[in-house]
Amino acid sequence: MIKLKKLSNGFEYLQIQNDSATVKIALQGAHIFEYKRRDEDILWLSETSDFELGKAIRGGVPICWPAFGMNNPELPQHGFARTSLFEFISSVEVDSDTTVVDLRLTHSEDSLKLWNYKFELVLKVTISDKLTMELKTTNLDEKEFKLTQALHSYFKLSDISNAVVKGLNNKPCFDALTNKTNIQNGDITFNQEFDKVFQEVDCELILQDKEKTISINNEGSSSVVVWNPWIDKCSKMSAMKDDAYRKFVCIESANAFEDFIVLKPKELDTLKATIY
Ligand code: TA6
Repeated sequence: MIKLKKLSNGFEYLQIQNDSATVKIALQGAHIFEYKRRDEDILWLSETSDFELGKAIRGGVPICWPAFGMNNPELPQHGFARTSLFEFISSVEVDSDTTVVDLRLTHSEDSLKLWNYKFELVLKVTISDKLTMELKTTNLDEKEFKLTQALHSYFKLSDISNAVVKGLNNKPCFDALTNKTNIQNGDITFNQEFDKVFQEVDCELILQDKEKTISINNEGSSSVVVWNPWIDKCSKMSAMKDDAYRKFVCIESANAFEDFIVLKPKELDTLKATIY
C-alpha cells in the first residue's frame, strides 16, 4: 500500500507498507526518514528534526548530491538535492513483500544557478526485508560533469558504546578531523568524535549492535564515510538533542574525494546501497 501524506504545513511524504516493512520517504530530497522492519526501526531519526521545505531532515538517509561534504566548495555542504523537491514518478507492488518506488529530480532554473549542468537524478527504492537504494544520475548536458555523492545513512543504535563497524580493517582512510590519511587498524568502536572517509572499500560492511546485526552492501562506489559527532559537536548541531550522538552512527555509501565520478553527456552513473 502506498499513500501520499501531507503534514499540516504542506510537507509531503510517501508512506509505503508491505508484509515486510514500512518506509516513509519525503518528497523533499527523496529523503527516506523511516525504515521499519518487523516493527523495528533500522534508521535513526532525530526527535527534533525539522519537516519543513528548505531544511534538511536530520536522520534517515539524506542524499548528498552533486557533492559530498564540501568536495565542491561552490555548492552548499552536501549539495542541493537534499533540500530540493523530487517528483514521485512510479511505484510497483511486485508482490506482498516487495514494493519499488521511483522519485526524480531534474535541473531547474534554481539548480542551474547553483550548478550549471542539465541532469536527471532518480532514486529507486526497493522495499522488502532489505532496503535497496539506487541513486541514478544521467548527464543531460552537452558537457561532462564531475560528481561526488553519498547515501548518508543514519543507523539507529541501542547505544554508541555497543556499536562495532566491521569490514574496514586495513583500508586507507582520510580523517576529516586531522586532515591526515592513515590505515585503519581493526574493527571500529566509538569513544570520541569520529569522521573518516575510507577508500578502496570492496566488501560488505557489518554494523554490530547489542541486539542486532546490519549488513551494508555497496555497488558503484569504493568510499565509505563513518561519522559520529560525539558530545561537543552534537551539542552544536542543528536539529539534534545534546545526547543524540549516543543513538546513531552514520555509515555512508559514497563517491567522495579521489573516488569521484566523471559523467560524459548521456552517460548514467548508479550508486547502490543495500541494507539488510
Ligand atoms: O558525512 C559526515 C559529515 O560530512 C560530517 O562532517 C558532518 O558534520 C555531517 O556529515 C553532517 O552534516 P550536515 O550538513 O548534515 O550537518
